[in-house]
Amino acid sequence: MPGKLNRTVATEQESKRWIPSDAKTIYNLPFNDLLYRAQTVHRANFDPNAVQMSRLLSIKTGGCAEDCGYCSQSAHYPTGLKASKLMEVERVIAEARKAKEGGATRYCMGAAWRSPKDRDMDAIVAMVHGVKALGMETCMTLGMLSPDQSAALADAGLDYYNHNIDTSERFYSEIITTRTFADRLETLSNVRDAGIKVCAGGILGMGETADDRISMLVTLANLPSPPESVPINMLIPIPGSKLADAAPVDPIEFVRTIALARILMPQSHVRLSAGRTEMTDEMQALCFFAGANSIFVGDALLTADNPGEDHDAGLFRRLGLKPMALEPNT
Ligand code: SAM
Ligand code: DTB
Ligand code: SF4
Repeated sequence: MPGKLNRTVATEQESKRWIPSDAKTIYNLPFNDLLYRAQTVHRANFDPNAVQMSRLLSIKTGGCAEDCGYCSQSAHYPTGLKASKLMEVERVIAEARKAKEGGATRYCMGAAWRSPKDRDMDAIVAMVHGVKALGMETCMTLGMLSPDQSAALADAGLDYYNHNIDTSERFYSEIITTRTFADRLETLSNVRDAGIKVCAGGILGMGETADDRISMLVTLANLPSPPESVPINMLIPIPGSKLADAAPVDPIEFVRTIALARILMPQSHVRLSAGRTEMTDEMQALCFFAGANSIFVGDALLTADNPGEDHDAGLFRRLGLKPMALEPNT
């Protein structure tokens, strides 16, 4: 096997630019070889039995101007979701406190916006301060950000910004037409330049090909610095949305994608993200073996269901997994 494909040491990640054909070779390895290799990379960089736990809250739901074909919150599709205004700061902090008691160490606040309005920034900053004061990591996902908005969030002390590229550049316009792939990359660059840690990933099961999945991961791995956090979502089909009837992704292909993410981005937290309610425990176990080491906890995502504490506690017990401790300087 060429040396280039054999990289497992984290420090090599910085200089590496991945070539799609190399990534494809890895993706298509015999399954056992792929998983062995992903697990080897995983063990060189992380405690293999520790899983980071994040909790989501929708701080502004529905009525979104964007036309993302997968989303319950787009105003372009009759999904039946009731739109609401930005949540009160005190309520957000109270919900974060409950999430901390439930074991989450990172609180992710999501808004159904194309981008935040200036009039909303004071409340957003107050939410970051309030959640950080609980001793939790903060993450926000508010749509596109300008350099000034990114700087304001960095000044507030925001730890992570989530902004997914969702799929390959080629397939992007099949899923979203109200913004471009380049717009997405520009926000990621603004966030990175402001000094905020980046959370960026995508969705599987939207009708994309394996090449699209590989291309998406190569784009992420080849960013000037790879994202610290890489959420891999399995499409939750939303009745009324453009992708309501998309064919489900093959679970083995899903696990292959997780393994490739782990190999291309050895130091990143790979999150087994939306769609866990439709995965068997065995499929999730394979994803953890392939290098996933982060999940959303609690019974809700933004608008959709998530397995909930009791189920996850049982799964962690059966698999001998434990929550990942927070880094000391948070
Ligand atoms: N409006 C912001 C944005 O688009 O960046 C933040 C919220 S948006 C709901 C965050 C991410 O959730 C999307 O980029 C997408 O990857 C994921 N997501 C949304 N709906 C989903 C669904 N039905 N199934 C799986 N993932 C989904
Ligand atoms: C991400 O990649 N997945 C999360 C988070 N980032 C914001 C959102 C999943 C949303 C699932 C559908 C819903 O709850 O509406
Ligand atoms: Fe709006 Fe985000 Fe949903 Fe797209 S994914 S419709 S931007 S809330």
